[in-house]
Amino acid sequence: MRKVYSRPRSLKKAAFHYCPGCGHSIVHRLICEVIDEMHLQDRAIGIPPPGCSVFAYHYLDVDMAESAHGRGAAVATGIKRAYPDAIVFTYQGDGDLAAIGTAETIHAANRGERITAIFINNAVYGMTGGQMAPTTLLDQKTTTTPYGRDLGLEGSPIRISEMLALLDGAAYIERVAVNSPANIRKAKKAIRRAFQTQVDGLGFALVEILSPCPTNWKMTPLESWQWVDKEMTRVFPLGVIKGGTGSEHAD
Ligand SMILES: Cc1ncc(C[n+]2csc(CCOP(=O)(O)OP(=O)(O)O)c2C)c(N)n1
Ligand code: SF4
Repeated sequence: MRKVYSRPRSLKKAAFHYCPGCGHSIVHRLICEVIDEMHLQDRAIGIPPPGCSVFAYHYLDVDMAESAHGRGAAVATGIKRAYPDAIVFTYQGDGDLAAIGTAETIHAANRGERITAIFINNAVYGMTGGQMAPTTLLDQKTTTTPYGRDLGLEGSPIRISEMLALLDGAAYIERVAVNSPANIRKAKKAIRRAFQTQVDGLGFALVEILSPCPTNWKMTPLESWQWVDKEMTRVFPLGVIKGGTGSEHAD
C-alpha cells in the first residue's frame, strides 16, 4: 500500500486544543510540512502570538519565542538581526497583526526585514470571545458589534495585505484560504514561497490566510468553510498581491 500522508517531522505528537473546523490546526500542519520539505527545522525560529494559537510552541517542533500581542514583527526583527542565518517567522491573528501590532507590522515591512509573517485572518478576535477585528466584514455580528459592523461607526474592513504591498520593503504578499482541499494546497505553496523569499534574502514576506472560526461565527464547520467562499473572499480576494516571481515560485 502506498503511504500518502504522515505526520510532519516538525509537528509534535500532541493533540490540538483548537475547536473542530478551526483553520489554525490546518495552518500549523502546512507550516510543518514546508519546514520539513525545505529542511529548515534546525534554522527556523517561530514567534507565536497571544490569541487562540498562543500554545503554537506545544505543536511546532522548532525554536519558538513568544511575543506580546502585536509585537511579533518587532521580536522577529531582533531575532533575525541577531541570528541572520535563522529563518524567522511570526504567526499572528488579525487582532494581533492588523490592530494591536499595526505599527510594528508596517514598519517591519517598510524596512524590508527579512522575516516571514503567517497572518491568520478569521475576521474576529477569536480567543477573547469574538470581538470585532479590523478585518470584520460590514454587517458581520460580533460580540462588540451585536447589530453588525456599521460603516459609519466602525469603518470598513482593513485590507492590510494590499496596504503592505505598497511598501518598497515588502517582497512577497499573497492571500490564500484554508477552507477546501484545493485552497489548502494553494496555501501550502504560498507558505513555501514566503519562506523561500526569506531564504533568498529578498525582503519582508507575508501570507494572509482566510481561516474559519466556527465557534465565534456561530456556524458549523461546514457553514464556516462556505462563509469563507461566499462572504470573506468578496472583501479579501485570493491571489498574489505582490512579488512571487523569483525562485520562491519553485514547488
Ligand atoms: C497588549 C494586549 N492587549 C490585549 C490582550 C488580550 N488578548 C489576548 S488574545 C486577544 C485576541 C486575539 O485575537 P487575534 O489576534 O485575532 O487571534 P485569534 O485568537 O483570533 O487567533 C486579545 C485581545 C493582550 N494579550 N495583550
Ligand atoms: S475560537 Fe475560533 S480561532 Fe479560536 S480555536 Fe476556536 S475556532 Fe479556532
